Amino acid sequence: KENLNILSPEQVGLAKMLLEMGQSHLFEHWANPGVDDDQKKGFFEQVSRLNSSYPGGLASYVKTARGLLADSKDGKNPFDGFTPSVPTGENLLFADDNFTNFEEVGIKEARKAAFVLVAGGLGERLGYNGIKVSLPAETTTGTCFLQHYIEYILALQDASCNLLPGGCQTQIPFVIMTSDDTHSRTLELLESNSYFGMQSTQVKLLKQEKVACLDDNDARLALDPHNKYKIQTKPHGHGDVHALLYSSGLLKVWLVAGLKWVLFFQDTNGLLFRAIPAALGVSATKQYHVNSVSVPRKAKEAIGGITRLTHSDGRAMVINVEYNQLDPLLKAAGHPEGDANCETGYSPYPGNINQLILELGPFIEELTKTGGAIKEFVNPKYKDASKTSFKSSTRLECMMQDYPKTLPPSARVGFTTMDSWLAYAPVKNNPEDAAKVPKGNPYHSATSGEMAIYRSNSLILKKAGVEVAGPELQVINGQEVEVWPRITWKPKWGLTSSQIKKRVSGSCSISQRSTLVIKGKKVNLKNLSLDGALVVDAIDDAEVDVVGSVKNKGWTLETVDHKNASEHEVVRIRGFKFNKIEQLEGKYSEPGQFTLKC
Ligand code: UGB
Repeated sequence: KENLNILSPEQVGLAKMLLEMGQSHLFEHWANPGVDDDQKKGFFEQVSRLNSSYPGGLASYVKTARGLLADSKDGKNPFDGFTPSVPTGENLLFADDNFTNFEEVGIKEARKAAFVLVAGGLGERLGYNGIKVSLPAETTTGTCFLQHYIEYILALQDASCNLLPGGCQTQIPFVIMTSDDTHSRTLELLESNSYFGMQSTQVKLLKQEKVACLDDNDARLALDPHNKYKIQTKPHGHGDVHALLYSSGLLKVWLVAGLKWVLFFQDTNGLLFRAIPAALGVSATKQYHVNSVSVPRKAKEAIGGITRLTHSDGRAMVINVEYNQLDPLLKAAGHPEGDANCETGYSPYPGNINQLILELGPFIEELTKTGGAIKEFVNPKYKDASKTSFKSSTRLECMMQDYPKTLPPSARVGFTTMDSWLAYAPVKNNPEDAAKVPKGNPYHSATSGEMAIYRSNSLILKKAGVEVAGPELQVINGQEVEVWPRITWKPKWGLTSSQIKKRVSGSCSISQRSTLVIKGKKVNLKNLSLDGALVVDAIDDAEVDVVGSVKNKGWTLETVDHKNASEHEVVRIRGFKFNKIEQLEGKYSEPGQFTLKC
């Protein structure tokens, strides 16, 4: 009680709340009044932060935790009463008429969109020391994920505005959710690169706070093992993004500005923007309140499965079931094979890639009711079967794709499936773990993520009429991967399948050992035969026709063992680097019409 004298009235209120919530153990080790006063005040500053950053405050956190911990102890199935079944949604085939029509609608809608990247995770599975968005998506150009995403958003902005007579001045808002682990490094990456061409005012960083750890089934808050005046905290998960967007006030600002869509995406998928125009077109055409982009999923693959859940009481929803829950759910529902592939060689449940498109109006309406709180879960590691104590402290977690769980049945929740080669190539696993992935399942490593970009670009150009040589199989960092020609382009060169098709004409071919880098906006491939390396760099107002035959020594791919400590971590995790022996380079820095005759 004497200690209360040093606290502000607000802090005294928090102390009472903690005592009422059965948290008196937090003060048991406090020194006598007059000793450690600064640390005691620091303790309450932390409590105040934890209280204000959680919808409903700490009391609500402890109450929810007690309920979830009791359910977990009783072995209660979170899907009790729900029967899973395969949902129906929009299945798109790249570049067919349906796809191109949706892409056209999507480009039109893009100027009414805001983009939200969740990038608060450190990516423990990858074991990379930096922030993941600073990693190169591919090493032909070295473009990092963040730059890649920003260039796509800017290209969408440009393409969408150009559809209006006279253009428009729209700046598509871009929000990045960071955490204490990633915030300063993300800001530094943006600032030291002039926001990669975006206006700094267009970008907003929202930092998520960690949540309090829990020591036991009574949800007693855990103290930091190294500091008795500090509550131990851990990340709460990507679901925080909804509460943060809501409390920032940005959603209302966007609504007033006439925006209609909010697009969420993750930190290391180099292909994700390939899916956006068509998926946004689907959202607009079908008037989906929620649209999840998905890909065919291999059974046991570490991505969630989109599932239709029907409850005996009449409730029904289409929702992601996380990868560790799908197998037990299916077994409990009378499918003894559990999470298994069907005759197509894939799981019948589409794979969630956590790329969500929400309609802004209904999104605000829902968040006004919930404050952005998302259904949480707890995953304690028990010491023994009595489930009375934990091996280490736990905490509540939440996922952004669980947003539809609180929606009324009238909400229009759908999904759009596309080929994985087009839309999904995350970088999540370190080389050792990737090498252990069962044969036939995707590695989700830096090696596979980069190779998937080359494969996707090769297949897109093939579809546009270019004769692109097939891949060579190579084992890199213990993973067997397809090595296609190394083809990259800037988003502004081609955002949609039809735009890309327009840039290719005549009879073009690219050999397997080739590298093609297109850095310009208006670069036309006309009767190009490439066997080697070609780099075309042009300002937006320079239109370049690339014609003829290129044959040079090109860039060779040199493998690097991931344990080779003399190489940089960025090289080691992908297991290769390029040896740039010879190339043809065309550089155009003046406006005009040009021909690069090879
Ligand atoms: N993230 C945050 O911003 N804050 C956090 O506290 C945690 C993460 P992971 P995960 O598409 O590949 C998800 O760890 O959670 C960011 C889906 O749940 O890479 O294992 C983090 O920076 C799963 O259904 O993925 O699995 C990153 O950008 C499936 O869709 C993002 O959240 C899978 O992703 C995801 O974090 C997938």
